[in-house]
Amino acid sequence: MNYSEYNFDGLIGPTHNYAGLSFGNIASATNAGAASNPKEAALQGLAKMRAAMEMGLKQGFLPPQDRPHLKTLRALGFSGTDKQIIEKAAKAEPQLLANCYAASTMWTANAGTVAPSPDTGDGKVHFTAANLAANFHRSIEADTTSRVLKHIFKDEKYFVHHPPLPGGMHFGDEGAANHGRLCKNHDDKGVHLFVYGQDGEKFPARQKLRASEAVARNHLLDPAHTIFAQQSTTALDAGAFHNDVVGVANGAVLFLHEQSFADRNAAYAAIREKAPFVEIIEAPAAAISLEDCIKSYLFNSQLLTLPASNGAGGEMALLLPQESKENPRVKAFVDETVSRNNPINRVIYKNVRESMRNGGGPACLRLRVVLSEEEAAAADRRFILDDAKITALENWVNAHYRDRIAPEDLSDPALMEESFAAMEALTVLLGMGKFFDFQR
Ligand code: SUG
Repeated sequence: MNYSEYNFDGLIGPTHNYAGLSFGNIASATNAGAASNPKEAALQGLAKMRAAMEMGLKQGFLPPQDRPHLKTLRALGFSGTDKQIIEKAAKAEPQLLANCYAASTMWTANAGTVAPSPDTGDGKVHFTAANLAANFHRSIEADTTSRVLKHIFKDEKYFVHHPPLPGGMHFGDEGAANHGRLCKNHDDKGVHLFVYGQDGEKFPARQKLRASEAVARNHLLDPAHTIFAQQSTTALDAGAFHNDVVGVANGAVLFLHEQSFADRNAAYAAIREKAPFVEIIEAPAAAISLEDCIKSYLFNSQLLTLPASNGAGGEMALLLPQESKENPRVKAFVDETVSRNNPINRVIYKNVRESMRNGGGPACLRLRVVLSEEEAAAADRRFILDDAKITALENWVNAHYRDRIAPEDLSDPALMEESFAAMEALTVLLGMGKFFDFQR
């Protein structure tokens, strides 16, 4: 086995807060205005990373971005010293300030789409940072995300980076949250499943078909190994603003809700034709409603191939949010799934409550990158964790993070100063130089 999956989790940033910014994301709307706990959030995220490492899995991370994003506020006409910018924006446009304070880069499933080298026409790993055009607070992530990915995966011998797609919502792209790779083993040429949306009656779709098609073209994917399927508007209107809320693919398994696709039979037929090795494990709507799915984030679980099973086709663990354990119907379905004869043999529940309250479960928090040993050696190892490095990150969080941010705190320039001091210390820890916009 030369290839392995690396999960790059988003290190949750010091300004994690609940601003109700994401229309169509029910948790975001429900918790708007509540007080957050950024320290707890970041430590919960790191504990999830540790749990994956303890299972012998390879774990990396992406740094948070600099927030408040003063560069955006300046571009929108706020001027003066950093402090004056915060004060003016807080007075004139508090909602805009909240957008520039979101720590939403923590959900790295939305950082971009990745195609591993066995799948691409030129045998290199391709990355496209997502433009996240559907929401203003997320759209301002794309430039820095692009820079972060290029920083970690620098060597042009192995890695190709495409800019975020142009055209705003015309090519709205939300990255790996609407994409899965199916394969028997990671070394095989995988089949890419892209799921796009159409606006529902209640909520708009974020991922456009033409965006998924453009990413597939840029990544030089073989059309015979590529599937485009529409998400059902029923799922979208129930709150599945990203498809990873109703399904997850891993190796030869697709674990999903019966009502995920607009045309279930056609989607399954396309999957069976292009990826005949796939086992579809489906939750029937009669057992689990979409509402249960969205509340418990059952399918926003990480489906992880355990290393001892040697390859993507082997034994798998399901890493679920605590909320799935607390819903008796979901818990019963999980127990039954594990007891059946299929690759899912182990279940782990983790508390990522702070992230869940903004609509981000375990799968949202990670970007999967399949790398060969040579490619992994060429990546910046400072972003691939071992015990000492994760301990250093925990210490950094404990030293710099607040344990409470309420909406009114965003107008206090002290929060900006603390956040920048934390980011400055992180760039020193990671040897990144003057990397973020506030340092330039
Ligand atoms: O884009 N929430 C994020 C959650 C992203 C979840 N990611 C995946 N499903 N892969 C979003 O809706 C809420 C921010 C706020 O309301 O303060 C937010 O941006």
